[in-house]
Formats: sequence, structure tokens, C-alpha cells
Amino acid sequence: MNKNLIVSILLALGFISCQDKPKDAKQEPEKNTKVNYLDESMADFEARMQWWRDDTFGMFIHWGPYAIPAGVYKGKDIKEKNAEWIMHFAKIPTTEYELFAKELDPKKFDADQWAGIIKDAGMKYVVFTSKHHDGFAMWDSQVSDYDIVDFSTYGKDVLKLLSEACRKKGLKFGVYYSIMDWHHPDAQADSYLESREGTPENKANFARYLEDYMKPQLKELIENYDVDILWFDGEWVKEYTHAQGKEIYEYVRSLKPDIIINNRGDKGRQGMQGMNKDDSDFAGDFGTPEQEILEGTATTDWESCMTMNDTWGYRINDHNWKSAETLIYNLIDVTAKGGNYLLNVGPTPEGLLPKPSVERLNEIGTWLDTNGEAIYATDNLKGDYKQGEDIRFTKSKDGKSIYAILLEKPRNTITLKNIRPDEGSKIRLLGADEALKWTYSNTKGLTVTLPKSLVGKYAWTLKIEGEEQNASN
Ligand code: JFZ
Repeated sequence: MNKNLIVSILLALGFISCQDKPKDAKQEPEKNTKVNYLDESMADFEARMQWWRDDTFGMFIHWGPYAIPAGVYKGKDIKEKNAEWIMHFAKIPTTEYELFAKELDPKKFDADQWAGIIKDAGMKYVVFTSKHHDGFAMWDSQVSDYDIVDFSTYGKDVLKLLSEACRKKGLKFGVYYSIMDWHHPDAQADSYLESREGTPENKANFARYLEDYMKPQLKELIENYDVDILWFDGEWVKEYTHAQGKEIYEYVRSLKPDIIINNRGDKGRQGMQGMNKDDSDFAGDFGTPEQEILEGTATTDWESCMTMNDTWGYRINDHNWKSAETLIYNLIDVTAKGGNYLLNVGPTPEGLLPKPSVERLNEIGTWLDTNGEAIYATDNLKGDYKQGEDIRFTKSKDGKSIYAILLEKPRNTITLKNIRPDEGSKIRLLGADEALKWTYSNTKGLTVTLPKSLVGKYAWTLKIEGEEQNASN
């Protein structure tokens, strides 16, 4: 399929944002001059996105009062899968839900231990739910008492502890923040009990919530916790407008110009059908396909977020875990297509990462110890990112090496059609130093002879000094 067509389809589906990047000359921020952060030069945008692109793999953490009911309300298993939506699905009145928030007391929470697990999994950044749709703040907010320090038994600032532990390990730290808020009376409190979305009065109240509540909270997250990413969500509520989306984007960037913001802060994800390129001025630095991977490469940045089982928040009855193999293949596939992979955990109310999650993270980390060179800070190929179903390619940023990641354990030899090795090229498997025998011909391509026994599991990476055959397209 033609690339433009794929991109149009993705845009129509709302998978990627399409902020028309940089038209002209770069604007130097000056004191007392209002900078238009939506109008950024391509060079500045590239520089701002660099660490995020290089880091490739991050952890999403969905943690809040919903971990306590864990998908079960008054003895009844709530059939909808997203456990963090229990307030909505079980129609729990605000005052009753608050009891979960009060009860929250994760005695076993150990920020350093979490950070260690994240680091060992080969993840480079974190996106933590500072406030989900339930409106509960997981940090010590001065704007409200509905937070883990002032409201809960626990009384400690989880976000502070975790962000500091992560930074100590060299991880970047970002936050998820829901625009929709089921707790705030000016926002969507009890909206699922009475349908009152979108009325003029509601719009006015919601505008007040944005100004007096959401903006000051965002300011706290940036100024007190210096977050590296703002990952918005819940932008689909009728009260929220495209103009507000742009304003919030500008606001956040003005507080921290080099922060990175997803496309769910604006309305670009919705109602995209029939939109043409000329009105594509939605704010956001990267697209957020959810629970899926794009069909191919894209012209804008994107990050695929995914759960390991079928829920974001902890759900006690969800045992439908994806295999470590699937998760590793996903990471490889996403990387070859030029995206990032944000893999979710839903910690327990005691403050533990579920065991099945940790087991999978360990497997991924072990694989990355050997093969990470083919994942982090790589580019996708100009030509095809794959050969058949079982081979994916990436290349080093200096353009000198191609990585062929083999998803099936290869037999004696493997032939790569579109890779031309340099003269005297050294070809080896990551994790082994041995130079492998190879032959090359214009018609057949590159054939590499593999060692008799292969160590490792899941996928094997050939590092090839060479280049793409058809790199011209
Ligand atoms: C949202 C949340 O409602 C959910 O609880 C979780 O936090 C997830 C990461 O994000 O859910 C969405 C958001 C976007 C889409 C679907 C569900 N979407 O784009 O189709």
C-alpha cells in the first residue's frame, strides 16, 4: 500500500495527530514576547523529540483508588474490562467512590523497587496516571484535597516518591492527566447518573474547571515535579473544544518549552473523517494508537500503548496475559515501523506490580540486554521495514549498520533480499562476537550462514555493516 494512503487512513481513523509542523523560520523565544508554540520550526521540533524517539520503550502505569475494587463492586464482577472505569460502569456515586480513595493505603509500595523493575525491563521512560477519569490526584495537590496526601490513609506523595526514584535510575518521567473528571462538580461529576453533557451552562462550568482546577494542577505537575511528558486523555467530552485544546497545549509548553505532549490534549483524534489537510491544525507532538500497532510506518511520531492483559487498572479477575514472546514481537514491530511502545502495568492496592507483569518485564529486559542495540536510538528503513512476516529491520543512526531481527529461529542460512553488505562487511549476531560467513549477489541478495547452535530466545538480531539496496525511495 502506498504510504500516503496509509497515512490518510490513519488520519481518518484518528490514530495520528496531524499538526502541520513548522512552516517557516524558527522563532526565538524572547522575554515578554508571546511564543506561538504551535508554530515551531522543524529543527526545533526534531531536537525536542530526540530523547523520546531514541528511548523507544516506556512503562505506562495505571494506579489509583480503582485498584481497590479491582473490577468487583458489591460482590459483583463488573464485566467491562477497563477496571479503572469502575466508577462509571458500576455507576458508583461520587461520595461512595470517595471511600475507596480514603481507604487507599499501599503499604508495600516501594518506589525504588518499581524503578528497578522498570529499568531492568529495558524501559527508558515512565508515564504515570497523575489523575485518571475518577479525578483523584496521586500527588500532593494544593488545588484540591482530593489527593493521596490529604485524602487517603496513606498520606504520602506517590508521584514524588516515584518520580525521584525513576530519575535516580536515569529514567524520564511523564504523567497521564485526564481532562474528563468524574469527581469535579464543574466537570463530569455524576455525569453517568444524569445526562447533562454539552449544555451551555455545562460548557461555562467546564471552562471554569479548566481555568481554576486543571491549569493550576498542570502547573504543579510541571513546576514541582518537572515532568518530561504530558499524556492527556479524556478529551472527548462534549464540553471540551478544539480551541481549548490548543490553548492547553500552549499553556503547558509555555510552562516547560521542551516538554512532550501527546495528541489527546486536543480534539484531533475525533471526527477526523472528511477532514482535509488544510484544517489539520490539531495540537500534539505524537499520535497514540491504543491497543494496536500501525499497519506500517507513518510520517508523524507515534506511540502504541498497550496492556499486558485486558485492563489498564488492576483487575483481580483478569488472567488473560499476553505472552512475553508477543510483547517482544510487538516491541520489535513497533520499532521497525518507527514508533514507540508504551507497555502498561496496573499495580495492586498494596502497591505491588502484579507478578505476571514482572515476569514478562524480566523476559523483555533479558532480551533487550542482548538485542537493545537494534531497538534504542535506531531509525527505520527508507524501504521496507520487513521481509515476510518473520524479519524486521532497523538501522543505526550513523547509517553504517542494518539490524535484521529474526522472529523465527533461523536454520542454517538466511537470505536477505534488500540488504547490500559493505565490502568485507562484518556480520554477526548480537550477543556473539563471531564474524559470520556470508555471500552476496545482485540477484539473490545477501545470504548469511548462522552458527550451529543459537543462544537466546524469542528473536535473534543480525548486525550487518551495509546498507539498504533500494534506499532511494
Ligand atoms: C483511555 C482511558 O479511558 C482508559 O482508561 C485508559 O487510560 C486508556 C489508556 O485511555 O481510553 C481510551 C482512549 C482512547 C481510545 C480508546 C480508549 N481511542 O482512541 O480509541
